[in-house]
Amino acid sequence: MGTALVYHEDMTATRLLWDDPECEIECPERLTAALDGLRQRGLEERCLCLSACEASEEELSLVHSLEYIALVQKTQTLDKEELHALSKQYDAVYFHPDTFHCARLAAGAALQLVDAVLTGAVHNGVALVRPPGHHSQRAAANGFCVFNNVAIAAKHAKQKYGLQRILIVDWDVHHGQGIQYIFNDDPSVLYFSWHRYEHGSFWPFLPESDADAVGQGRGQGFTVNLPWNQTGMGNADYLAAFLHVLLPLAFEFDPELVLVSAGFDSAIGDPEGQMQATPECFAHLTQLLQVLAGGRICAVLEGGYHLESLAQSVCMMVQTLLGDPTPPLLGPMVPCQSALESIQNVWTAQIPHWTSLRQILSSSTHSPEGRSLPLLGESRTCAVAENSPSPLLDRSCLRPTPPVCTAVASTVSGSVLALPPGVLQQEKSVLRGETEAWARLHKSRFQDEDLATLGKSLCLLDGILDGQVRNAIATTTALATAATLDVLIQRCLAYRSQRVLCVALGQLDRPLDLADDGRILWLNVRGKEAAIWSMFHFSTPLPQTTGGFLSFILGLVLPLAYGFQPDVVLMALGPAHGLQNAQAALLAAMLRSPVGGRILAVVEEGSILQLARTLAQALFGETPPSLGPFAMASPEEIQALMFLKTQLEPRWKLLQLLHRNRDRQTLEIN
Ligand code: X5A
Ligand code: ZN
Repeated sequence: MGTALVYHEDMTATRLLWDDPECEIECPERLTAALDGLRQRGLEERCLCLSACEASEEELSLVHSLEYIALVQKTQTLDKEELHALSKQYDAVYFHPDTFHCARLAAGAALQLVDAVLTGAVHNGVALVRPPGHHSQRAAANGFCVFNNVAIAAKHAKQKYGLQRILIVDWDVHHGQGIQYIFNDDPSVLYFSWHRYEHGSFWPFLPESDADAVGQGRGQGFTVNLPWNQTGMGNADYLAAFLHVLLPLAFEFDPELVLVSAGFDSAIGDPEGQMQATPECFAHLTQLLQVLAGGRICAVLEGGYHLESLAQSVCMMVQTLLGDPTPPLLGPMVPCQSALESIQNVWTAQIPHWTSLRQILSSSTHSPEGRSLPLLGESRTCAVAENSPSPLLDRSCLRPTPPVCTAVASTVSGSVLALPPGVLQQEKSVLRGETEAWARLHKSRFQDEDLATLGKSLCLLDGILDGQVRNAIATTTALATAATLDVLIQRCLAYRSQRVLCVALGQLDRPLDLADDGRILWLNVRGKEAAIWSMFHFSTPLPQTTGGFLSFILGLVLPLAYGFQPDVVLMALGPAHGLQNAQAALLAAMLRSPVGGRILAVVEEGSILQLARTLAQALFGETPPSLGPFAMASPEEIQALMFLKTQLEPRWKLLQLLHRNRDRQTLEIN
């Protein structure tokens, strides 16, 4: 199993034959730049390379009319003047004698990719194609697009494999109105698109690109438009869109396949998009999607006109599809006001159609500030730790793929744990004397038999911080979990970690001397009520419903983790943690993104072998098992979550959901 790369050199044949400043950016070099990038980074040879074949007329007619297909076929025999004349009948289109061949290869490549993924030949894959597809319509070329590659692939997946739920994520900077029209009344295809809109003044200038276009008939709610009304959207804005809009809906929809209209004109440097998101962002977007649909992701190239930016972004996506850890995201994790407004507009339009949105908005209307949980003490902020480049991160950047992927330190043997292939059993330990010195800090909490695993755990932590090991699991005896976590925290700090995120599940008390200087973000998940000690130390109950648990991860944990940008995550499952295996796996799998995979999970040995195994699989990169059917969060769960979000929002801007209306606030104050 691996990643497919579908391509054919012939797709570089089509090119603009006359002067047209609007169309000249869609050039053959786009494909060669992307492919060269993959070759230079050794990514092409890691993929299963498939040579694209032309789609048949029957396959094209899944989406397009026979008259239109015949018309495009005819362009093969036209001369330059006739091609130019025909091109002018469409908006932002050029034809070339090779257009028909290329466009059939492009659609065919998307179909082959879907076949490779749905037959199980590969996990996921990418098709590098020209011409792009998402603007093309049943009987019209549009915006450089001739046949709608992704829409044809979706119809094919429905028809040939009987799929009932397909998610299309269109992260191209233009609105894929072609896809929207084709599936407008179809509830089996959830179409999400963000796009430069500027209140309708950006191409293709359509009112139906706005947030209030949600689909029609039975398809209502299955078109999700997120129009950007300003340029300059960056990593934080794209992340906020995924965490607060796309992913909640996607989990509720529960797709069987994810198709990505992978345009990279939404990346920095692109002349069309004028956005700011860096290529690394696409690694994160890709990894966030990997928890859906059993990891069945098919990405098909759409736009992307800045050759260097395009090549880098494609590499980031392919690298992530191959399972490499995500690189750190740069820049302050603060979404801009305009982005928050856009997100709010989507919520307003979609709320009738999605329970996952309703559960949150219903509670944010009655003021969570009214609840009287005390805000204990003010956080001492530490200017040194905040946003300073971490020497640890620099080091592991030089070695992006650690030699050891996932390792387990345990007295329980690997065969008893039934670890997935590729997960290593850790034998090496730090020196006995060193282990004892650390253990002495917690004399009463460590038994002699704990020392062997503690020594191995410390060794694994060093490996993670050194970039030798990507992530790991350490088992402990029940009594030693809290002490182990404490030792690991201290060792991170001794190792000059700048920021450590601790997710402590169950009855694990906050270590008495836990630093509150911004270096440790301590989130305890336990008990019945949320509590806040500082902007860096707090606790929240474990939601019991699927809806509540998803809101907890997407609405709280990931925004905090992305805002904090930790060097390493320590995830400890202590006594009475109450987490189901699927919940633990999803939490671990999703926490990988903001920390580049560097997670050390501490679990109690004994009763929970299955848990250790499921966690190992998730850390190793396997898609976590389903949480089960979507069930709305309980009022208590939402209240606790909203309380935390409201209190923490001033420091952690990615938590912010609703843009604060300045005028209204002023009114309230007066
Ligand atoms: C696929 C794509 C853009 C067309 C822009 C026309 N098309 N101004 O990015
Ligand atoms: Zn585009």
